[in-house]
Amino acid sequence: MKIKSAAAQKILNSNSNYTIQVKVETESGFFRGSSPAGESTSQYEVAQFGSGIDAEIKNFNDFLQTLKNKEFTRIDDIYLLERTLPEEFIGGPSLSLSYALVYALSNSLKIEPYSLFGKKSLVLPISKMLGGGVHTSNLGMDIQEILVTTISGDLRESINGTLSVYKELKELLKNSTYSFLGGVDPEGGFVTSLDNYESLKLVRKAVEKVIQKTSMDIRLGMDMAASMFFKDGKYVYNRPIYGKKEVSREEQIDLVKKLEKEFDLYYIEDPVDETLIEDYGEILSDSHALIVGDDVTATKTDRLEAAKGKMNATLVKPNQVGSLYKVKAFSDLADKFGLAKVVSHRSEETCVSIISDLSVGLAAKYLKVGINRGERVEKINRLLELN
Ligand code: 2PG
Ligand code: MG
Repeated sequence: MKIKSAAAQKILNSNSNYTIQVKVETESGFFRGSSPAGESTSQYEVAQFGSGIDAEIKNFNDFLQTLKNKEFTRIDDIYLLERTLPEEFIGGPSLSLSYALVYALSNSLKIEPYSLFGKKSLVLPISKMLGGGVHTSNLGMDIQEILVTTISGDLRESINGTLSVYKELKELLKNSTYSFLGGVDPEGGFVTSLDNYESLKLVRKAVEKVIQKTSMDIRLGMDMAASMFFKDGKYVYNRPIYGKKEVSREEQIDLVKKLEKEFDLYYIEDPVDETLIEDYGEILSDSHALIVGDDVTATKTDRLEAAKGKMNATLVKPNQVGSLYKVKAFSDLADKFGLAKVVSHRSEETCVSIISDLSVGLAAKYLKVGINRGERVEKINRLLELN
């Protein structure tokens, strides 16, 4: 396929912040890509717009002119372009362009986008039930996300199970005395006045009710995003957890182990600060759960090398590195280390559902994505389309 024109403009993301959209024109039409953003970001991820969004879009538009008449025949051509892009564009601009090119290329090759990355694999969703941390402006619980997933079953069963827990939870919340006015956070998790412990208990109750009715294997998980409340060497909770508001590194490790046992947690993401790789290892050594790196690994191969043996799963978030060839290299390294991969949405998304294709093509175990809100459901629906 040959590029006739390419241009960038500012659009809104799902959290009412501006992001970039790149539109590529080929002989068969127009193809769009846009990049998400995170409210809770890692210090290791690339900046989305290093010199500010307006300046970057302006400069990127100048650069996009140079792509006129450029030919792309395989995914490697996109990877090559990414490798030669000026560093200043790595982030929102580069990723949006790559997404647009993936759609244009797969269209010209008459294949589904996922097959540019690998063979078709079964990917199940892991979805947020309750939101907290910065996703609820630090007004709710400290744990950023309480999640549920199924550990087996086909995609449709898995989605039904997750959805049933979400609806059961809503009923429990409606009928309780907790302050709940029906609202959801940016990722579709309900927002309540419950503290950390009460929140886990309530989601567990919803899970148990669904298991009773369906005997599905539904499991609880959490993303603590612990870096967000790690201050001066201590974890500082807004709400007491096991009776404490400030805990040391050692106490946090014990606390996480206790939560895993009490709630039979199957998935534990970022339970400690992103700089403390050793502490992930401490938790892993005594755990039956998936110990998942996100802020700590930041989709960077050097971070994953450093974390080898300290976790058994990692998130894959393309905008943490800003290019698909780096995502592919990260995914390959995760495979080499035998890690479970979880391709993930960001809190501020766009309607582009390419992460669903990526999860399927890269043979991820899960797609972490909300079960509510249009821009998330779109990604679940894309999984349905592919399976
Ligand atoms: C996370 C993500 C997605 P954010 O921490 O895992 O849930 O949130 O995009 O705000 O980093
Ligand atoms: Mg996370």
